[in-house]
Amino acid sequence: TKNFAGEYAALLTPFDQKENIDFKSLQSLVVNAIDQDLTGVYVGGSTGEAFLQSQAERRDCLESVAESSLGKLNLIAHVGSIRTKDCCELANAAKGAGYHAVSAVTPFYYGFSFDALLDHYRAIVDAADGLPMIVYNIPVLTGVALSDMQIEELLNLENVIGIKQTSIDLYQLEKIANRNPGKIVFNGFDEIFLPGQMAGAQGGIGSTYNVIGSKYKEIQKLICSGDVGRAKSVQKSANRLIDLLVLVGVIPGLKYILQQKGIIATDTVRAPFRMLDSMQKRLVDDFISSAL
Ligand code: SI3
Repeated sequence: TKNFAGEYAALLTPFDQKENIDFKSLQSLVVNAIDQDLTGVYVGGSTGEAFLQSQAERRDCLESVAESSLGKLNLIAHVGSIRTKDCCELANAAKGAGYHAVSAVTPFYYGFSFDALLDHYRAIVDAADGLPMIVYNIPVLTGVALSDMQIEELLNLENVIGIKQTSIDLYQLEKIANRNPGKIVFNGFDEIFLPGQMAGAQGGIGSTYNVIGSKYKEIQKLICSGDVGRAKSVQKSANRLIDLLVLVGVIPGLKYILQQKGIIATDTVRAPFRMLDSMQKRLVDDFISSAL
C-alpha cells in the first residue's frame, strides 16, 4: 500500500466575486502545493469551506484538483458531511477521479450514537470501493469527543488506515499512535506540528500549508537530522503567522495572503464567512512585508 506519511495542504476553495468556484485559481493552488514540494493535498475539508458547498460543487472540486495534480501529489478527498448518503456519493466520485484515499469528519450536530458512527464509516468505506479511509477527528468543531477506545475501534474498521487528529490534546495523540502502530496519525493543528511529530504523528494536514508548507517540510527534515533546536525556531516563526491568522480569521486571512501573492484571484469567502476589513488587511500587510 501507498505510504501516506508527509505534509499536506488542506486546500482552500477560491471563489470569484459572486462566490462561485474559481477553478482557475483552484488549479493554481494545486500548482502552489506542488511547487512547495508538499506530499499531497486534502481536498474539500474544513478549510475548503466544504460545508458551505453543494454536493455538485464538492464533486466538481474533487475532479478539478485531481486533474490539476498531474500525478505529482497524494490526493485525499474529504467526503464527510452529516448525511451518510452524501458522503457515499462523494466517496464514489473520489474513487472515479483517481484519489488515493478518502477522509470523513465524524458526523456532527445530532449527537449520533457511536454505533451510528461506526455504520456511517462502514458505508463510506464501502462506497469508496477499496480506497483507504482516514478518519477526521476535530472535536472542537464537531462537538464529538471520541474516547481512546472509540478511536481504536474506528481505526480497526476495514480499510481505515489512519486518523487526522485535529486536537490540542497531544496526550491522546501519543496514545493513539502508541496503541495503533500500524496506523497513520496526521497532526491537524499546524501550530503544534513539531510537538505532534514528537508525540508520534507521521505528518500533518493543515490550512497554513497553503502559504508556509515548506516550513513544515523543513521542521520534518530537521527532526530527522536530530536538530530539534532549529526545528523549534521554524515552528516558532510559523506560529507568529498563525497567531495573526487566528486573530483575523484563518480562512479569510489565508485567502487574502494568497490573493496578495497573486496565487488566487480574489479573497472572497462564502457567507456567512466575512472577508477581512481594511484594518485587518493592514495588519496582515504589515506582517507580510516584515516576515513573509
Ligand atoms: O479539514 C481541513 O481543512 C483541515 O485540515 C483543518 C485544519 O486542521 C485546520 N483546523 C481548523 C480548525 O481550521 C488547521 O490547519 C488550522 O486552521 C490551523 O492549525 C490554525 O489554527
